[in-house]
Order: sequence, then C-alpha cells, then structure tokens
Amino acid sequence: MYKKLINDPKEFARLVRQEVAKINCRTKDSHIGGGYSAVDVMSVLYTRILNLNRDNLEDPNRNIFILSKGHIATTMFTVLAYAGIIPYEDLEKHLIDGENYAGHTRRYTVPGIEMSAGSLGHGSCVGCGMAYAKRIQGYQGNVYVLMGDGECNEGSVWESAMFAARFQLSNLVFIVDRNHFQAYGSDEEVLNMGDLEEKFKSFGCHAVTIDGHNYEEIEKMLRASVSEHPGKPSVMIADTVKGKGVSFMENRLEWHFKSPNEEQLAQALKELGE
Ligand SMILES: Cc1ncc(C[n+]2csc(CCOP(=O)(O)OP(=O)(O)O)c2C)c(N)n1
Repeated sequence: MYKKLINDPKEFARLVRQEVAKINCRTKDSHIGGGYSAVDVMSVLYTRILNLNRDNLEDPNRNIFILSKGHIATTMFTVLAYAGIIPYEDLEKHLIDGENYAGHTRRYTVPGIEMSAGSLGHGSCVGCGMAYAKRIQGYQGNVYVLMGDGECNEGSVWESAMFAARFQLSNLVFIVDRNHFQAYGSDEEVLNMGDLEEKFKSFGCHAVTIDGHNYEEIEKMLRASVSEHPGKPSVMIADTVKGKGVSFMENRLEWHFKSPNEEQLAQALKELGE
C-alpha cells in the first residue's frame, strides 16, 4: 500500500522519526543520529520542493534529490515510503538478505534513489554532472545534494564546489547537514573546517546558514536559492543537532552507530509524541 503524501513537513518529520526508531530497534542497525539531524530538511524537500511522485521519477525535467550521506538509508527509505514513492510494506524488507533495502542506498534497486552512496564525498560530484547535463540538454528541474559536515572533509566536495561555480550551475543546491559530529568525534576534534559558509563563498558559491530544524526557514532558503541567485550554485548550511527530537540522543556521538533497545524505543516514541 502506498501512503498519501502529508503536506505538513512537521508532521511528516515526526512520523518519519518514529518509524526510523522502530526500524532501528528491530534491525539493530543505526545511523539514527545523522538521520534525525537531516530529517527536517528532507521533509521540507519532499513535501514542498521536489514535487516527486511515482509517475514522474523518469521525467528528465524532474527535480533530483541526491542523498550523498548514504549511511542514513533507513531515514531515506522511510521518507520515500511516507512520500508515497515506495510501498509502505517495503520498509519490512530493510536489511533482509536478498532484498533491495540495504544499509546504504543503491541506485536502480529502489524507486527514488538517484545515486548509489555510502562512500562519502561523491554526491556533490555526481550532482555537478547531473546539473550540467540538465543545462546542456535543456531540461528543467534542479539538483539537490544532501551531504554531511564530516563529509566536507573530503577534497572532492571542494573540487565540485569549484566546478559548480566555474560552470555557473545555478540549478544545483548543496545542502550541508551541519550537526558538528561525524562517526568518531566532533568535526572540530577530527578535522576542523572552520567557517563552512565562508569557505563555500570563497569557492564562488552563494552560501547561507539557516536553522536546519526550522521548516519555514528551510523552505524559504530552498525557494530563493535557485530563483534569486542566477549564475551561482547555492549552498545551504543547515545548522542542526545530531539526534534531534529525542533528548538522550541529541548531541551524543554514540547515536551515530547505536540502535535503541525496547526501553529506549518506548521513551523515544513518547518524546516524539506517540
Ligand atoms: C569515504 C568514506 N570514509 C569514511 C566513511 C565512514 N563513515 C561513515 S559515516 C561517517 C561520518 C560522516 O560524518 P558526517 O558526514 O558528518 O555524517 P553525519 O554526522 O551527518 O551522519 C564516516 C566517517 C565512509 N562512509 N566513506
């Protein structure tokens, strides 16, 4: 059964957070922290911006969403289910041997997955290629790439920023989930990148920082990014909290990898309003 898309990004995000907690409790897989930091941005994209549905996934004029931080596959599949793009029951197949719903995302196996991801640092490059291809083939639609802030340690991110600016890819939007944590420490401890907004600007992009949990701000920025800045790629630094929404997960590094047990699941669902 396909779910009917809920238009309210807040409610969409709440339901996705609940579902992800249940799935991670069942599968013992995780990356829940990085899923929860990104889910508000993803909710705005899928309810307000992308205009994607089961019938237009092959349309060359469609908007394209690339999940570059492919480790949040659980969140991605859940978003696709709540957007009505994959059957809701398919979430049961996540991490089952022989099924397509793996721990990282794979293209051509699940509708709505535009790129195989997991090895960080590639979504921005593929996004450049797709945005450039749209331009030279005369297709409409924008390309949105969601990446992590730890992922920005990868040199390929900066190469793609230079490329995007050089070729004036105004149909390309990089979204950085700025939750200040990566897998084994904070960004500042592991490899401090300083002011990301200024860095992207110095590479020739239009860049702004917004509250990545404020639905209105996210939507406003995403709409302005492609319409008000001709000749420049846009970068939205989404200031977020890893584990956002569940008190004992927020800003706690271990929830990059940890999955909730039954007791923690009950507490999480309570906090998320079930
Ligand atoms: C090229 C590469 N190096 C290392 C990893 C292992 N890895 C998986 S998630 C992760 C942390 C990434 O941090 P960030 O991009 O900030 O993700 P988030 O905190 O938003 O989940 C790492 C290092 C990987 N997937 N790919």
